[in-house]
Amino acid sequence: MQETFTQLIEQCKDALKAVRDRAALEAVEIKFLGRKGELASLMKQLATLSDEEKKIAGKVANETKEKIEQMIAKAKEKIAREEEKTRADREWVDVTAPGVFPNEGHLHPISQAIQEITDVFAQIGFVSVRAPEIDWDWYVFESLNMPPDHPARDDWETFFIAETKGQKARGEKGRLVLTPHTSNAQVREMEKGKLPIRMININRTYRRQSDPSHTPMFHQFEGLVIDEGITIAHLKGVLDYFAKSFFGPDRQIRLRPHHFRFTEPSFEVDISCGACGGKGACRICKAGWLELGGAGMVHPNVLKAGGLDPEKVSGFAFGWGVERTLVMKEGTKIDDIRILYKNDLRFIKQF
Ligand code: FA5
Repeated sequence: MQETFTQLIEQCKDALKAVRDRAALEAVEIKFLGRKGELASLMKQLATLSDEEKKIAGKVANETKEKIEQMIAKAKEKIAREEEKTRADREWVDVTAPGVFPNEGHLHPISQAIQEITDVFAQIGFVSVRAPEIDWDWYVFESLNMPPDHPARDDWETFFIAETKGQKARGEKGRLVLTPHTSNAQVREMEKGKLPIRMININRTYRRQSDPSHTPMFHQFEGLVIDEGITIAHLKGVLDYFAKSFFGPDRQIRLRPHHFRFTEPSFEVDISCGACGGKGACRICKAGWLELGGAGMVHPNVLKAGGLDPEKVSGFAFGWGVERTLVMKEGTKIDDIRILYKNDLRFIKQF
């Protein structure tokens, strides 16, 4: 019996040599000291011995139990020390090592331009508003002096919203359209009934167009000022101020007579090309100038549609493309505006 107990201690010693972590140690403890473990089964065998033998074997059994318990306690201490050491190694920080910079993102160049344009106009008291991106025909065309079937509507190459089950695309203000320009803000702003109006509306707009200077989705910013005594001189002053603030003092602006149904007189606003420095014959511009957008004095019919009296108040409006405005600023970096929407990080990271 004595020998069996000694063997048990040796077996436990060997098992402990292979132990590397708490889980393995627990398994060894259960194997040797558990209720159904090796020691417990040897103890059961003691019942078959004579009283004299039981006394001796019982003593040896107790010593064996103590010995195994000590061995396991020692192994536990060793594992705890090793765990503490790896935790300390893991948490060690070299405060002298150079910092690791996080990968910083930034706003898309169009979002940056929108922010900048908003800031430039905020400086001269223009309030930022947001007219709907999908709007009724009345606000997009009819209230802007373009009655249904008027040929001027063709210029806008508009996407109309299709009627679907449970979704009306036609109402008392006409059909729903994906706005092809931001001028729908004009009558919406007048309807609020508060003067003076000095607003800027920047939004996404949509047309059936795609080439180096057109994208099917683009952004416009629409400015509108209405009050008593507003003249063309105010319009010119605001456009000059914007050109100088946004593009810098060496870029030039020019007004060309034009026709819009909702302004009279109307102008096309051009800025000298940044890609070729105004020399012309480049892929982007026509003869050194690039069209930024339209402008003009608000047509009396539009004032009336917005509930205002053209005898008492007057105003001006302008609508420009954000993408084109950015191209004009950045010059040679963008020779095809469609790249702005290709999600090519090599391009976007340059801004
Ligand atoms: C208009 O959209 C008028 N609503 C502007 C206006 C507002 C005139 C207020 C008078 C008073 P136009 O169709 O010219 O005008 O477009 C204005 C500008 O939007 C263009 O000059 C150009 O800069 C930009 N633009 C037009 N179509 C696209 C396109 N497909 N992709 C990128 N930019 C475009």
